[in-house]
Amino acid sequence: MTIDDAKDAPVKEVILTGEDADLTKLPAMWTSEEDPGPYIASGMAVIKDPETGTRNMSYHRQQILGPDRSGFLICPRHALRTYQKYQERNEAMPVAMVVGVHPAILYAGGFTTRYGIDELSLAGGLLEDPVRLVKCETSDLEVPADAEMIIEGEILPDAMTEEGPFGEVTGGYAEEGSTEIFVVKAITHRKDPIFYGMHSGAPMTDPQSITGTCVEAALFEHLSKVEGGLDLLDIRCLGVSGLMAVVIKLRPRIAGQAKTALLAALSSPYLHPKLAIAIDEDMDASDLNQVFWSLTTRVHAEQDVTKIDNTRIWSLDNASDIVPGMSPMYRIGTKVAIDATKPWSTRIEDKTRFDRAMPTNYDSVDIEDFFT
Ligand SMILES: Cc1cc2nc3c(=O)[nH]c(=O)nc-3n(C[C@H](O)[C@H](O)[C@H](O)COP(=O)(O)O)c2cc1C
Ligand SMILES: [Mn+2]
Repeated sequence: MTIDDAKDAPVKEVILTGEDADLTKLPAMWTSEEDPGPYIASGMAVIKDPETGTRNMSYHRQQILGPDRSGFLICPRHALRTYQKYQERNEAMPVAMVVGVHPAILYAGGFTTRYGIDELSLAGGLLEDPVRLVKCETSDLEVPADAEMIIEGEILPDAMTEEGPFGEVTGGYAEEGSTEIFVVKAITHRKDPIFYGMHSGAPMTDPQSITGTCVEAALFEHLSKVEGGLDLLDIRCLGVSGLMAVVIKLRPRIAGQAKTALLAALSSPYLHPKLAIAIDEDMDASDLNQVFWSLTTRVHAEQDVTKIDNTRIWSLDNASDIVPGMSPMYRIGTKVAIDATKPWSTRIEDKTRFDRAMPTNYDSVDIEDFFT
């Protein structure tokens, strides 16, 4: 919902243009030891497809390079596809960076689904109310009117800059490389704005929570279609694994179903998971003690561990290979599925072989006590 009068938009209380729109005046943080300087990590880029006009919103870290410019890292997802359309026209891509908004908008910004879905309308769904939008000063983009700050600018079509290394959500460094260049045109903000100085780094920081929740939601949706619907009980994307491991708790209805679920989890809207673990209905997916107990007592590696080589891997997984001739954003490697549910045969015979040996005063024992 776009509001007509910019006076009703708190984010327009202060409007800075020209030399006053100065990135070096923002309290951007230097977050990990080997980073080359301060970054803005909390900014979400609102952009529009030049052909269809559809909006997209996604996070892009910005290494501050000077008063009017920053790096702008674009992983190969929607924003890159849109940017390539501007490049084909040899035009700069108008961008509005949104800094400091309602958490529903933060989660929507981390969500990925089909190309062409507007994340700001997803945020409206989460809020059960349309996000109030207002037009930018220097482009025809619309941005959240109640944001703390908007940094308006554009991404140059034909220029790159050196960037990184940057301490990332994996807990390691994103390798030094080159990124696109963002040029500032205006900054608008509230009076006394709160700058969201996000530490996007080693677990646990905000991005593990934002992206992890989004991975869980996307996987839930994705797995709900597998085999006409699985008896899914819980899904956890583990922040401590740098978002690269997921735990799927399910009640398999038939032999082989846990493995099917794992394969789907390793080939889903998000590239992050490279390790997927299935656990049974009696385990707590949020308790790593129980996940590890399942991994040893219920896993026969020859039958239950599956490696899938030469698959696409998430950009930030330094353990996987960079595709020859490409930037570190493009990787290939091995994914691993571990079925730590009880073997199917034991559901029919051999009943106690894979059970927890619960103490006889069963009723008074909490599952948590069993593992501590
Ligand atoms: C805090 C945070 C920082 C992020 N930084 C970047 C980044 O610098 N570059 C990037 O391409 N993706 C980054 N991401 C991931 C994307 O924003 C996220 O995957 C988003 O869903 C992609 O949107 P899209 O599918 O519309 O392209 C970050 C995510 C979070 C939560
Ligand atoms: Mn998108």
